Amino acid sequence: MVSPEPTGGPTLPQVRRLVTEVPGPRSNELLARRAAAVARGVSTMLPVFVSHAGGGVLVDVDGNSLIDFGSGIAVVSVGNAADLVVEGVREQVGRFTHTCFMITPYEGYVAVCEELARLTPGDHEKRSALFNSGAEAVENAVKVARAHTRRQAVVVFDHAYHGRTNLTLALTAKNMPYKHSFGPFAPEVYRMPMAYPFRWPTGPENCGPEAAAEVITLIDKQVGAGNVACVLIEPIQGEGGFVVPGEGFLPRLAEYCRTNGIVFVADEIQTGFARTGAWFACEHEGVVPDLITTAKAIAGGLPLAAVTGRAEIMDSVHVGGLGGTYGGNPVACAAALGAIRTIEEQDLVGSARRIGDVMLPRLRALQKRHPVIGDVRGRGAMTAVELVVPGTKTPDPATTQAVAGACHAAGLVVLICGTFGNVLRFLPPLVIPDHLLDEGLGIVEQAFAQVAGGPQARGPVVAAQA
Ligand code: PLZ
Repeated sequence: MVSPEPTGGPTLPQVRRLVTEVPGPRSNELLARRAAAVARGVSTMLPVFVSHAGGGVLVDVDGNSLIDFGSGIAVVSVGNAADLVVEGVREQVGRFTHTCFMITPYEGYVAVCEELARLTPGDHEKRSALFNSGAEAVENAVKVARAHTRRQAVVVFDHAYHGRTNLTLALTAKNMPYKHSFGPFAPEVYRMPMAYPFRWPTGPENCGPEAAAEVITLIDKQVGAGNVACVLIEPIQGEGGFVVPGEGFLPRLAEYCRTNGIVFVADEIQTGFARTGAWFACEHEGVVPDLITTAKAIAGGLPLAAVTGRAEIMDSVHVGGLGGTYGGNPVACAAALGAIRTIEEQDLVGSARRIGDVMLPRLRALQKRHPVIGDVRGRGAMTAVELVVPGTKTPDPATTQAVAGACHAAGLVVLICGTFGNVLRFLPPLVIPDHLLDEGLGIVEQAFAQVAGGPQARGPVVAAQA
């Protein structure tokens, strides 16, 4: 069956519509082809094959229209196939597709770096370098920090996620599925406790200051501040469970770095570009990082990543020390300029805040009905619930899977994360219409009622019909 939608992007009908089981027959055919051709190590969370997407929906090859609470892992924050992204790409791709910036440069690369200097926290002089993926940006931030400080140690945190390349796997905390069987990993990486309010032994209110003090003692005693090139942290952890650090943790760490000549690196690959209701999540606590890594939402779905930071740190690298064939590809840069304009013109920072204002109270009300929800957290359009055995902090990944499965069957894309696989996370595109946000939350509520029972149980989630 050919999808009825002529084109994707914002004009796609903003409705949930299930016309087959999920996945349907066409998706199942493609799944069989996939199994015979695609390596098993590349997983799929919800096996519907997409034919069109835009606004707050994904349309599959069977004609089902699913509500998107995932944004392709916080990438299409401006919506899929957003107008200015598509226009920019079309115009650029018709002029030239690649020269390699290191061979013969072009304006788009410079313009993206100018935008990064303007938009990232701090009014100091900045420089940027562009890459293809988040992992590559993180690797290069470490290279820059090492070159600048002439030190080697890198400090990272429990539950951290920084990528899947060898160095970034060393920086990433979780073994399965990321690290298992892939070692040996790069040396000189030191892992510290994370300020995780829900799991902090003396309670969330003490978490920020106590965790910071503990980390600082550990660095001083076990690593030595004078050996540390950089402290690398996600200002809200992504894959690790949407952990918003206890208040005061980030500012205290940044201050410690400043007094000890350590480069403070914020990995804003998942949190950046309006997702949390600010351009960058560091802003919520007034933290100005020395270096910031960005990717994902920077280019509305095209592969682009960046390291941006203090000019004197970035420029401490010798000429030719940074680069790559495709880094800052002109088509990806055109997409980024379109995405940035979209965020500004449509005030998507404000939209992210409004989405949080709708979601967090609904999720807190849901927590009251379902003791399996141990914690509700997040900022802006980056929110999550953590599932535990009621009355304890024992993670409950099985119920998390079951709730996600019920959402998927009802036509809502939700993702799971967390070291223990027990966090249901919500990352809607920032352009999602109100009625889809409301409907998606309704599906989450029904999924909990169906799976976790309780007084609100209303029977199985009913699929909307076309
Ligand atoms: N830093 C904070 O969130 C990517 C990973 C999905 P890449 N997160 C999604 C998966 O299972 O591979 C991420 C991130 C943070 C770095 C990265 C890495 O970005 O573009 O995937 O390399």
